[in-house]
Amino acid sequence: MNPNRLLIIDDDAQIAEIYARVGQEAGFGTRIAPSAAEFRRQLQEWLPSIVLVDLRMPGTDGVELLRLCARERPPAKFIIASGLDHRVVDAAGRLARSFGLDVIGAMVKPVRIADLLALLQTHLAGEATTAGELEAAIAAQHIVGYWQPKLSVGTRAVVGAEVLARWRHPAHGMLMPDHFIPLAESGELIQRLTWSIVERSLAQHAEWAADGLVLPFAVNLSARCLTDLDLPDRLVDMCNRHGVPPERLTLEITESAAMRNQIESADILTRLRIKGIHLSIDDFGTGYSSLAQLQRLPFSELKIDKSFVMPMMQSHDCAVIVRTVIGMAQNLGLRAVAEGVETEECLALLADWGCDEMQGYLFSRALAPEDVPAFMAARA
Ligand code: G
Ligand code: G
Ligand code: MN
Repeated sequence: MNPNRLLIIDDDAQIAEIYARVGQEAGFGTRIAPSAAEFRRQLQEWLPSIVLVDLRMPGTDGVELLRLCARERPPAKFIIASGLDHRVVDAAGRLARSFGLDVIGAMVKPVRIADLLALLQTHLAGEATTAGELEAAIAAQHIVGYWQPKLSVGTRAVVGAEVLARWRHPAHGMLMPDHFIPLAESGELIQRLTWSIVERSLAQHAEWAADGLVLPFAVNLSARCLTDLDLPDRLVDMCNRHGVPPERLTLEITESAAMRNQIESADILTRLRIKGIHLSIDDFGTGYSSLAQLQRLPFSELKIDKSFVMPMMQSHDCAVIVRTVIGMAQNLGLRAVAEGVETEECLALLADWGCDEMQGYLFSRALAPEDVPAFMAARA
């Protein structure tokens, strides 16, 4: 049986049919459940890998159905779609997560086919990756840092980059971080992966700098790396070995990272700052980061999550949040960086509001290292 099975429930049979076709194009076997009862039966017996739920459905409402589903602890991932406005959809997504469901997307109708296709493709299961395979991939340097440029909002000059991990898999092509970072984070492999990314980024930076291309960069640091009291010294040693001033390196702290062991992480982060390494609070606003964290820890940069920036032109709420967070960052003396900038309209607003830097597909995706010099030359 195809390991990729998409179960759909929607009160509109025609739309369900369209979803099914998109699912098939992405490589899924698909079924449409005509009723809530049938839906629950399929969920238990057919064991879909992904479930697409409309909040309004025949004979019940989506939230109630999700609550009932959660009791059965299905191994499926959930996508919520609805014609209701995005606040309702987002709230339903959060609620479903709090029920314990693995929600991978909350989409407002009309759902763009390209978006749904991309989302489904991202979650296509190959054979599940094992820790052993990932370990081998790290050792073989198949995990490669891709560089996404960060630009000044005022001048549009490239002022740095964020290094994002990609797995160049010999058989499956390029795999995105959601295929392997959670696995790495579930054990100790995240340490090895992180050190490998940092080391090779420093080497890459030094190589470019020798040719006159100085590109400060940021790497993402997991919570699990924030328990290692040696981290500041090891990082600075590594910078020294590659002849890179620590000021060129930023660490993006992604998770409730700093929260888990407050004293230890504050100790590590403070020493990192003293040694000149910059700290950025990542995904700001998503609930993993908090105002308390911002006040307590020595961050120099705040990254506004793309889930607020991308819908900014359609959503008044998101626009207000982005604007407010920029103002707050300014008042706290932090550099504000917007991620997920895809349009000129969005950029114009960010400029009005005094955002410092931006990152997004409007200018560039994350680039393979070999493509970075040409990109930089073209923009210079
Ligand atoms: O482009 P994108 O899909 O690369 O990245 C998705 C997420 O994966 C990022 O938001 C980031 O949190 C995480 N990620 C990417 N690269 C790394 C990495 O090297 N280390 C850690 N810990 N997380 C990463
Ligand atoms: O670590 P963090 O979650 O901040 O990583 C940023 C993520 O945002 C990466 O997955 C990157 O590929 C993604 N990203 C960056 N710019 C854009 C954009 O303009 N549009 C979209 N859809 N994703 C983006
Ligand atoms: Mn990041």
